Amino acid sequence: MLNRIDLRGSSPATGGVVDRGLLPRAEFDVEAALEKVRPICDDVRHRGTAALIEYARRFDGADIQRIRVPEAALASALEELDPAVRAALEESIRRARLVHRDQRRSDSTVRVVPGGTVTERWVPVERVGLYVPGGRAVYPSSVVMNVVPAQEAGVGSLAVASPPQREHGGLPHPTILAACALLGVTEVHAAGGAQAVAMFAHGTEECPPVRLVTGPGNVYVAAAKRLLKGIVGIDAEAGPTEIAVLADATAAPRLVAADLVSQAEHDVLAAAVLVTPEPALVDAVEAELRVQAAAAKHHERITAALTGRQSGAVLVDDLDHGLAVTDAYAPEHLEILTADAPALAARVRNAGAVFVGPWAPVSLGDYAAGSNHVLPTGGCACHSSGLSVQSFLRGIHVVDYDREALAGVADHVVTLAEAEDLPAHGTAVSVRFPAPGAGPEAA
Ligand code: HSO
Ligand code: ZN
Repeated sequence: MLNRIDLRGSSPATGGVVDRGLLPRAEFDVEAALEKVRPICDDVRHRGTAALIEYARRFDGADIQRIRVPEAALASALEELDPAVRAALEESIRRARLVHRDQRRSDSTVRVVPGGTVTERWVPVERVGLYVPGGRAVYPSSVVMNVVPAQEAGVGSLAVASPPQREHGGLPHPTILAACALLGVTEVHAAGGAQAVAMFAHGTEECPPVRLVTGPGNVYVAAAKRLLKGIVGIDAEAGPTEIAVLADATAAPRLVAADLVSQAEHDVLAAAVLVTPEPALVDAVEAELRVQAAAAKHHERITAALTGRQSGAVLVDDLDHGLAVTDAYAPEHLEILTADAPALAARVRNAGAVFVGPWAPVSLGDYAAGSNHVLPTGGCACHSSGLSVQSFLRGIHVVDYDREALAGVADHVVTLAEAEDLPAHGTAVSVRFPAPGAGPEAA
């Protein structure tokens, strides 16, 4: 079922290199989608709500008169929410708040010299737009993962967009609305895909423009984010989800398979990768995958994901080699199912999130660990982090120097300005001290 990739003999420990090109990865052609989303984004910019209403009909089959969801619809979705789902969401929110609250940063001031300080102030983005996919993927958990860090960062104005659903009277999915209500979000728009990102970026009659758009989405959402980046800030272009499992002979094949299947369930392009030095484990996981995939509700999607070129079983020399491979791959999620999992986990350099040992499956992180599930995909974990409070803050340096402090460094500023052939920069300092080169006494 899984493609087999044998990298034995290429361990960096024996002078080899991990060739990233040999590792499986999904094709996610954002570039190709750009030309499709460009006219849509332009149209929303020019025609606002009228364009969104038209796209709701064309892409979502929903006949709606307005995009903004009435607050009464949020309240009634919460009233009708299954009590068990409500309890689970509340626990997910509680845990996420615990973790994200702790990420808040306080301002710091460094006294560089007497009379000269630099303060770093953390200021929340004023208004953000959170995109929540709809259609096949209805993820109230993603509402939690986007809204909680924004709220904990202190974002003042927060809007959610999710596609209108024909079968729900043109409103976003009721569980999405209920999750918004639980979180205290009052501004929700029934807009999906690229047009929702354009609505956030350009603003419409019903939705003032936002400064930052976050949240996962399909390739069109990613393309719209790429197109509108600059007009609006974006978190990341989330691609199909990925799980890599680094395992040794102590791993239970049944659990490894269950975890691979769990993320394969998202999408035919989802990636499930096993990295191990144990050929026998690959065989055992393979056998489990066949059974579990066949029995799964979404077996067609799961089988397509597991057999796709983006998934595979990678054989390595040993766990050090395995770690070099997972670091090169930089998965969105990395599970460590080995004898001394915490020690190995501490050495991971590149992963969106790491799940340690048999009691921390990715599904836990998806819903209720307290960690965030909006994570970098497509290898971006080697330079980016998942969503956090930090994603919604900007650090502003406040420079406060008095006369003596400036005088003490004036000559260096003038010298560097001249070295860069920008003498007016130097003059802006020396003009403050009338006798050239003299200290404060001369002024
Ligand atoms: N595994 C997905 C998040 C998710 N799973 C939402 C279930 N619902 C990407 O991290
Ligand atoms: Zn998931």
